Amino acid sequence: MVENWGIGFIVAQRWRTVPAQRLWLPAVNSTHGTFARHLSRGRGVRALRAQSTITKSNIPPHILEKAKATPSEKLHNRVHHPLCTLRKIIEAYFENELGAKQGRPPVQFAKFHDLPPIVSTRACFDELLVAPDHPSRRPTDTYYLDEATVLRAHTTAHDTELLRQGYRAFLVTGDVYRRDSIDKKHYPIFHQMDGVRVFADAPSEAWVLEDLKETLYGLAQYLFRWPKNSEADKSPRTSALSDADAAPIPVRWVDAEFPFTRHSLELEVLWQGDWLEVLGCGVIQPDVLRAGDVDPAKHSGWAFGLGLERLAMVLFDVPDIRLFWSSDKRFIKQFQDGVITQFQPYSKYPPVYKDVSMWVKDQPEASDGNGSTSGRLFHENDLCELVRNLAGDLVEDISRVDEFVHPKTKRRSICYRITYRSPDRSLTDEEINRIQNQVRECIRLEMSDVAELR
Ligand code: FA5
Ligand code: MG
Repeated sequence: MVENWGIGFIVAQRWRTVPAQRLWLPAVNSTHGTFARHLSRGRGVRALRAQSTITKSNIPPHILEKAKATPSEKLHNRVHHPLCTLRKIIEAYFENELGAKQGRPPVQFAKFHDLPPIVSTRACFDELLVAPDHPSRRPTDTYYLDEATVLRAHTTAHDTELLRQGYRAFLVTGDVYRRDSIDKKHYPIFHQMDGVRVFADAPSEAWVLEDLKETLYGLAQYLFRWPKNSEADKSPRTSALSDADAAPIPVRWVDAEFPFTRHSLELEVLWQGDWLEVLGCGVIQPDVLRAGDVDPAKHSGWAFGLGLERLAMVLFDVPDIRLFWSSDKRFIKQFQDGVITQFQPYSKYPPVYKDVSMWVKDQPEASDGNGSTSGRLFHENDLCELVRNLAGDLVEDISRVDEFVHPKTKRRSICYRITYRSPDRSLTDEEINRIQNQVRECIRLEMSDVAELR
């Protein structure tokens, strides 16, 4: 199966099972591209309801606690933190470089970085034309407080409200939340920045698309040529971007599908031999403009959304996404406001591997004579969250290492390898055995309807 994130440096690193899960699936490298395309076609804004009925919140306390942290505690607002530095560098590009580069007076982009992450399903999905039965709405993928309220799964959740408030050019940065698999590049909380620009003179979509591509091409050059490891001159006017002699960083545009944009694209940057997905973007759908009280007959605009960790891991050389959450001084002390520093690893503690095998339920059972089905199915994200809840940041990776179908019962057996490793210290056998026993016990108690330990 192909990993459906479409992220250059993650794709096909190992065999993974991430079933249909994102609303914003790229058309390429995805088994779900057709599905996404189908969903994104011609839907008006309606009060849509999620397919699954949400009876109780699926948010673990430690995730809710992070969501409720004050704005100044959020990583993207902590001075000296790499995510904060990156946010400011991108904002500076939009503040100064953009206007100058395009031979126009600088455009004022309003900046938001403290909007609360608890949003309505209307803002996160409905107004963005995400179909009611789309996989991304499922509680296996999204954190629900209740049926109508979620932890934002993307910063795009603020776009229509900010349009309604009258903003026509803005950047929104925030922490976003997704239930997901576990490895060095995935964490249930990460950070995104959305950018939106609406033009009042209703230029053609072709013109808007060109402006979008030019803007984001410029951003990629600006970021990837930012001087490293020095207290560089932070003035954007003298940044590497204006150095006409420097060879451009190779980028490519890849067709994508997002319900809320047309002519959607992802930008990939060639970085140390790998194509790295940096962002998704497109021309805003007229119905999304309408939801933002903007008349699409008189306006058109573009939007993009980028992942700060993905960029920061590459630019700052951070090998493990958990490190961004580290309070270890050996991590924090390495970074300085406004400077892109190459991270120097301070330790490599040994991993501890534990395997767990189980029979899983992945076919619905007929529950009555009418052929209707009942009950949930096994989902890898549920297992990952169970382990994350018990092991916290000590879990580094969960991979499927073996799988077979019993010839007679047709039941499927899966073996997962859990890698425990702390970025900051050595682990003892006792503590890992204790955690692993708890993991097994919780699978037995909480997943008995979908998994049976072997
Ligand atoms: C979105 O979230 C869209 N809202 C982006 C968008 C906005 C498109 C506006 C068009 C208009 P996607 O799921 O691909 O799309 O995520 C956008 C970016 O977030 C990705 O390119 C990647 O950089 C980052 N990202 C996505 N998933 C993860 C993850 N699990 N961990 C870290 N970064 C991620
Ligand atoms: Mg994507």
